[in-house]
Amino acid sequence: NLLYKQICEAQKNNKKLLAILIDPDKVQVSEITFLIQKIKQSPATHIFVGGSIVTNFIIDELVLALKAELNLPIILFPGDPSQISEHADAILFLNLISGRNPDYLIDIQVKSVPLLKNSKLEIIPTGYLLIDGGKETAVQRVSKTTPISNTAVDQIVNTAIAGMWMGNQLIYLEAGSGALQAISPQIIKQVKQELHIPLLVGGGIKTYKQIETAYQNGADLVVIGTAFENNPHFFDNSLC
Ligand code: 1GP
Repeated sequence: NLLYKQICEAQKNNKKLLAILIDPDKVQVSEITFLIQKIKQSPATHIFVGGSIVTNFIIDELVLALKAELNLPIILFPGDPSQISEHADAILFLNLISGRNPDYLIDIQVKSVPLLKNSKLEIIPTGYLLIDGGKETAVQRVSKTTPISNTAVDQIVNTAIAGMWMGNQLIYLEAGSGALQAISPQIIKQVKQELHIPLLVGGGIKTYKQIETAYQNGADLVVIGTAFENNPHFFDNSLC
């Protein structure tokens, strides 16, 4: 579990991590070279690959192209087992613990076992919490779960603690891709105070300032998807 150890090490040393999320359904194979060039110029420490709905079957091709050119760990962030690629380095083995849909609490995980059993992918158990980000996002639609209200801070904190006690090695606070409101600093702070495992934060983060605020309040790793998708120059002139 090399990659997980590295994330924990970074957390211990207060070195903040940044993942660029590439959603295979939103990129064209023809633009991968350009995206790779932009990722190289960014402060990204990790690449996440995945999405709620992926229909174009380019996962393997995409991961191989990223792997060939980038010296960054590639971690799968799959919406379902069809998004597993043996060419990646690790997989977030997600438990959608904010929801009450057994399909995303255990069924999909069981279905992925035949694909993962003999795989070399590092499996990182991740407690995944969907928090209301001001609009219905794909995760909510696809998982058929209700996000936790962003004002129900106790419920969020208790869910994160339960996720940790159940053995998850990471907690991921998710506002949903393209969320109107990112996870608030107060939520990040209060969850972080209770955790001794690394905290990931993503969904609706659009500016450097928001990235910085998330770090200051306790995010160990921030995930950026839409902002980079919409503007691959997002990290140009980055001071990080
Ligand atoms: C979504 O947390 C990620 O699963 C990233 O969200 O696309 O809004 O950056 P954005």
